[in-house]
Amino acid sequence: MKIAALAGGVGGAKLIHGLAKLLPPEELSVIVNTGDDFEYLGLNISPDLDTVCYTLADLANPVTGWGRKDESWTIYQEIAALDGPNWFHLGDKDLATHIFRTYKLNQGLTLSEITAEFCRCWGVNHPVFPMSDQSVRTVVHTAGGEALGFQEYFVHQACEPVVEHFEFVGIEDARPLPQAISAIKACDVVIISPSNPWVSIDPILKIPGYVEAIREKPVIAVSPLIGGKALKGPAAKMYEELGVKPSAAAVAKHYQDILTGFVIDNQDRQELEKIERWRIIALVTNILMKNNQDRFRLAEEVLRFCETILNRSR
Ligand code: FO1
Repeated sequence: MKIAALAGGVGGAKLIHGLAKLLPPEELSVIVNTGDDFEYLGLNISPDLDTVCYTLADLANPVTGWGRKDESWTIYQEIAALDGPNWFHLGDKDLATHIFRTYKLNQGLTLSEITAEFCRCWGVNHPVFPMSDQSVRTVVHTAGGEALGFQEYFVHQACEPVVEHFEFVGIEDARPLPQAISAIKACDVVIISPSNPWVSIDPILKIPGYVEAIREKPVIAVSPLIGGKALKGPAAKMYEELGVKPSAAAVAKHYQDILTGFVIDNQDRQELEKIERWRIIALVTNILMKNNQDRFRLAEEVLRFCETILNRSR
């Protein structure tokens, strides 16, 4: 069974890791949000792409989920000692990625070419695609009237400002990555991983061309919320601030136009009826991924659910 999976950062990467253990490279392609990308100290940082690739390469920091395992922080500390900015943590190993990515971008290579090259070096065999080779930047507009770059909001201000709306700067001119569209066209099922719908998945879906391609396929999403709380990050807080009660059903509604199936946690069983009323087929299981075993178990269940949905539509 061929899968095209959409992913953001840490939560999404965990499920992708599980799927990659079960599916060969020709049956799993990953399309990653780059709305979180930014420039810091003159370097091009692509946090979600790196999180997905490090996770697939077994290089990721197991505590944070982002950055590298067995990391050292010499350069970060030396920059801080020079009164440089230190709100964004860049470890020495991780810095090599950003320095070399920036160097290659300046040489004229595209982000997708560089990502493919890095994946080869890290032994990542599954295709990992940035959503676009054009720049899209998520801006968080706050109730206080500020327009904050995503990492400024997320890391520097620790998601504290109240969100009013999101803007994806450059989205009208961005084109979906052709290889990503081909992967969607060739797949049996599209999986939306348990990433933040507002700032990890919406930037992908809002690039003209993705929804049109995705609509042709069964789409299955895994909820990033359990019991109204985010597994990680500000998704639940964002729903509240945008006037929507955070719940698995709210996520299903978010994706309602494209969703065939939805995976929710046992804790959210009471939302099943509501979700099924929207003609979305639901799977209720344990979606918490605390360790690698959980990732593989959930991935297995999600793939079985995909088979069931495919069989129903045959
Ligand atoms: N997240 C943090 O909360 N604090 C950091 O200092 C930080 C540094 C960082 C460096 C490289 C990288 O690839 C990711 C990093 N992240 C950090 C995570 C990142 O901000 C978020 O995971 C995503 O942008 C949200 O998906």
